[in-house]
Amino acid sequence: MAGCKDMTLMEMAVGSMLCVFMQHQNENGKLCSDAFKEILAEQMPSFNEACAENKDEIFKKIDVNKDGTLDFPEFCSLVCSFACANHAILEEVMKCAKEKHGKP
Ligand SMILES: [Ca+2]
Repeated sequence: MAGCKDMTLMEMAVGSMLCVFMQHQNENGKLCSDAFKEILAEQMPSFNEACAENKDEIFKKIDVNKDGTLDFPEFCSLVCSFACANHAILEEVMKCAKEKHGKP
């Protein structure tokens, strides 16, 4: 894998997901329900507001192996689902960022 200075946008995006996950993981390298809720509040505030009453249901849904925790692939499935569900909105946000800063 490339060094930090040579990372592409996609590598940085995946690295950012892993970084957030690792900041909240427990000693077994997994997220408990409270850590999951902290990430939603800190990192995905618009999603957090939209699913205010359903966080426990969402946690259960993405906990595919039903062990009561989220591993990194389970966590990634949530983030990718969020990106897919909000594709049009994210596209507009990136367009605004490009106009403002000259690049996405
Ligand atoms: Ca799990």
